[in-house]
Amino acid sequence: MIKMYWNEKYECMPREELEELKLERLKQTVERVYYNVPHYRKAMQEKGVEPDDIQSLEDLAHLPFTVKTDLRDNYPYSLFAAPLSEIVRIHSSSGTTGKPIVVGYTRQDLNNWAELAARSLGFAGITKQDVIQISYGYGLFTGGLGIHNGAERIGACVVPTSGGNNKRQVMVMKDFGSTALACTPSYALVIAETMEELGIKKDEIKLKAGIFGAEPWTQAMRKEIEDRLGLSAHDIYGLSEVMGPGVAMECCEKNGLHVFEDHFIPEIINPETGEVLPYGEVGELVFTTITKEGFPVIRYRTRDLSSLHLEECSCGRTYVKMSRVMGRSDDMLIIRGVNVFPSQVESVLLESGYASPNYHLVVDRKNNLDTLEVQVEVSDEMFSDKVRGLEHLEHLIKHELESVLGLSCKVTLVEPKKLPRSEGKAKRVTDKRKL
Ligand code: DLL
Repeated sequence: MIKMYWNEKYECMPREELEELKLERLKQTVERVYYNVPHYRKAMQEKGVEPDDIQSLEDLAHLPFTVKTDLRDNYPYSLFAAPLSEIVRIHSSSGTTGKPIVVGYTRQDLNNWAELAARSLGFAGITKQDVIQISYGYGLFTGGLGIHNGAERIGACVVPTSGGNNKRQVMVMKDFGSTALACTPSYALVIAETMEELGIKKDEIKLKAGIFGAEPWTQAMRKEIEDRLGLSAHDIYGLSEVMGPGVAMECCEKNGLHVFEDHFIPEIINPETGEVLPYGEVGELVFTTITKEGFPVIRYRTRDLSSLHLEECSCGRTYVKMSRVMGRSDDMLIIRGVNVFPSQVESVLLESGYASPNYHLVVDRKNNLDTLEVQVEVSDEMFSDKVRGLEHLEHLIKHELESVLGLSCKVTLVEPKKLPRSEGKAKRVTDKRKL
């Protein structure tokens, strides 16, 4: 029998023991940043907190938050808590404005990351028997190399295709017999589309598991990917500032992602007030790393919206679960005072069964009034020359969207395959109001 990669000691640790471990590691991290990183020392002093004040996990709430601008202000290396000579890898995340965020890893950090990425792949049932095609970008982005090191640790056969060159992706998948695919969910659909264009049926490929993340996606999108690629799709979460892929991972239950609490402490806060919210409530996800040496972060505000749930899981893991990310607080569009998330649009389109999962939102302001245009790519079957059929479809989608969003919008149907595709994270919104 093939052994699963499964670190039972930590993944199934009794809660009490896990809380003790978290506290011990938190104390060490707070000491480390206080004495090694001027930014954290200053921020703690401003709040009147010293390392010795951290005596319980509740004391975490006394520590200052860290936000993205703190990272930018300390560009490139000023938040490192280890000398550069101890740093063996740099990653960086670009963001939309200004300088990128630079993250450094010590050898031990890379070791831990490979362990967590391996555990994550274990959640999806990947073993050394698998051939895993890694179509996340390799390079400064953490997706490619992060999953790569985890897959090698498991002993799976790694096919490092990186993103792009869709036809080659499909050829490799078929000819090399890939059994697992790791990429963004939107790119998984691009691969499915390319396969269909090339006339390759899903029973001609061997995929059985998908490890998809790096962008928000919905249950409806999961179903679409699973149907078209014939695999079981798992959600993987992570961010460069905290580590990369492998901060949290979905198990076989597929109703939330277990956070690797032996390495990260998650909190949910009210994004307006900063107050810590109880289990079950939706708010902004905040992470404190408790084993990182190169680039530890204290109460890093992710801007991702989620909720935490502590309940027994049939997989046996004792880690708390975070709900799938429903969007970023900075992705949330406020259109005529109504909060709109791109994921709501995605759900409506996919559940309607008429449209493809490719869509783009264009927000503008005309005569002081916000406007929303939803460009929707229709599926091949729907795109007939029967104009009346299309008009009817436009009407149906508009009606459905307006009732879910609570906002009037314009729907523009677009021919199949006309909206731009991405090999990494999909870009779903153009907000002309900010331009
Ligand atoms: O996206 C790391 C990653 C690579 C995760 C591969 C999973 C797979 P960044 O480029 O720093 O790092 O972007 C982090 O992406 O704050 C979320 O907004 C979003 N994100 C990541 N995973 C998910 C997910 C990588 N599973 C930002 N669901 C995060 C929703 C996700 N959003």
